[in-house]
Amino acid sequence: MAEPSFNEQFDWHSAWRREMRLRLKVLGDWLREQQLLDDGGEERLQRLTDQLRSDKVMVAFVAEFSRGKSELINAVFFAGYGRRIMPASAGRTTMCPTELGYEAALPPCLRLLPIETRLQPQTLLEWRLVPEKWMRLDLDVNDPDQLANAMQKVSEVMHVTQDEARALGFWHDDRPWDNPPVNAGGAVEVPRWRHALINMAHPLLRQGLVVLDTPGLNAIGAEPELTVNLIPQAQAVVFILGADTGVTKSDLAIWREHLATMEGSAGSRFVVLNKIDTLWDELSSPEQIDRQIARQCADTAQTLSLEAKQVLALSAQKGLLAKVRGDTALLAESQLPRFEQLLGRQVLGARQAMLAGAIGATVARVQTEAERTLGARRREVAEQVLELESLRGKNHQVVRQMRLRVEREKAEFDRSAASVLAVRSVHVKLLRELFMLLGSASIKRELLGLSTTLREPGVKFGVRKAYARGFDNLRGVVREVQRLEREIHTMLASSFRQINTDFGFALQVAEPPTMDRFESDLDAVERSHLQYLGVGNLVQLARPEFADRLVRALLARVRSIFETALGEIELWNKSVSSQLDTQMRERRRAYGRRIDAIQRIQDAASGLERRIAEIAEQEGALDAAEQRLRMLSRDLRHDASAAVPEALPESVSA
Ligand SMILES: Nc1nc2c(ncn2[C@@H]2O[C@H](COP(=O)(O)OP(=O)(O)O)[C@@H](O)[C@H]2O)c(=O)[nH]1
Ligand SMILES: [Mg+2]
Repeated sequence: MAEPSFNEQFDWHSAWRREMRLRLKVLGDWLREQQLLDDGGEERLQRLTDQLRSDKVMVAFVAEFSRGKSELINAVFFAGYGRRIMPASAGRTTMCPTELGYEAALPPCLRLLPIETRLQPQTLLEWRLVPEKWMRLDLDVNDPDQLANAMQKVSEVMHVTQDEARALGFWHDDRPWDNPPVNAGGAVEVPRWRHALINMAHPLLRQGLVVLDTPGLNAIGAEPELTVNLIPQAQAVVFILGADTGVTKSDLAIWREHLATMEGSAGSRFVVLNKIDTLWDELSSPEQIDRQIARQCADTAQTLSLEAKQVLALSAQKGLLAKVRGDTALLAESQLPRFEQLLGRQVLGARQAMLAGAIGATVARVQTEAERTLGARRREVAEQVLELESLRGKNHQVVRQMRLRVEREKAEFDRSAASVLAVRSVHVKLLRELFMLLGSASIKRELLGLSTTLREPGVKFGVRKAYARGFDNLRGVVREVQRLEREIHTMLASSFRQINTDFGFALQVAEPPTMDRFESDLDAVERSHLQYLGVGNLVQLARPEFADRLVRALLARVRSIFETALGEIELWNKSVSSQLDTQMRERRRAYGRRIDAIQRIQDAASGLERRIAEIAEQEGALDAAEQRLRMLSRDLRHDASAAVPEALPESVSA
């Protein structure tokens, strides 16, 4: 059976995400209609829906120049245009990192960040928020020629003096062999642009795929943020070698800098031996050629310490050509489909499993809260039935007394709501402490030693030690956060126990979010920095602007990790406090209903037996709601996980 291509798998994945969003909406609407969704639940469902809508999957293509990154991107994603879209020709064509993606708020366009911005301290992440600094070129997606023409911009270069090239990070006196070409007048050729963002409504990009095309070693080496932030966060990194060149020294440098650190990270890496068509040779038999390709894969694998089967051999160019011409025999020979299938299975399979897990967890939480509310309602109804039954055969006087009693109880309940406020103020105080710990001032403080070491003028010693200390501090913060979480949990658990006893509530504090994931995220950041500096970039640290960029990239990444942690903690707290709100509200309503029922009986507007029957009917409605809730939630959880392939096939080299 033919396996689906990456595009087909992506379509399927998108359809699944759409369906899950729709199902969540049905669940949310029903819960809302039943008044079973508190603020915490609302937020949980909203976050999950946003995640299902806008979750991005980044595939980064990383290799030395001329290995065929852009050609492979053309072959996999853009063959439908019937021509090359990303410039791919001999020599250095992609001069700046280029991200292809889709943002609905923008027209189809190419945005380019001038290289001069490197002389300023802002991170790429920060520049993204300043649209006016980018040159924008609108694209006509229905005109492949105009599109391809516009893309040529990523190849633009300019000439600067040696000093300027040095300041921009392209000239290294200690590594002359790596320096860019110099023209007859002594001017150095450098990229015109620092980063390119392409926005187009290509079907895959619309569904959340982001493709990152990178230039060769030289151009990426000068952009620490790319190495330590962007690439490590990609869901997949494709490393490409040329069958015509084998593994060269600079290929190895890139492998070490960008891919070796991916071991144990969530993303997958793929190793592609491209241009196998250069080995196709009319004078050799197909078997001989196959053997030669297999040998090349084995050699490559050995050099990179991988197994031979972890290297995929293919021809991007013939794959593109075959797709454009509709030549199925050539397409099969190019081996491109095998790569596409693997990419789809690995990247989308892992993504879907992650989303299915999130759906399961959220639905389970929302269900628990709704069941708790239903339970509270059930108890109130049962009590009210008992109360009214006790009025059977009693006179007006007794009815009046009961009414007075209920009103007194209600007044007392309203007064004691003050004790709930007290709990809330302690809670807020502890939370504030926790938020401070995860704020930017705290990050800066904990990393002060490290950033000072990195920013010291001249050659730095003890960088590793400074990293170890800085990250130990951060891990200490995470542990302190964990301790505070426990403290909040203990405080709330004991307050809730008291409130439960006082009011007959059934409050329960959920476990706080675990910080393990954030600790391992920090470990990964530390590893990527050390790896990056270890492969020859340490000397670059001597330049203050480079060191500064590295520090800023580091702070930005740690901030984003801490912000995610904060978001989870906020959600946890919101759920806990809205639980309390919900039970208070349900109780107030019950008082209202009780007083109302007695009032009607007093007014003789309806007979006692009729009231009792009416209220007893509500029990039936609650049972029905509970059943419906169970069914909706069970089906959703089942369908979310059933769609995930049983066992993910083993990765190329995860
Ligand atoms: N023979 C052959 N040439 C290829 C193949 N893939 C790319 N090329 C050529 O290699 C050169 C560099 O490709 P390009 O995609 O620009 O490389 P990049 O710098 O890694 O993006 C171009 O001339 C491509 O046409 C391939 O599979 N076979
Ligand atoms: Mg390229």
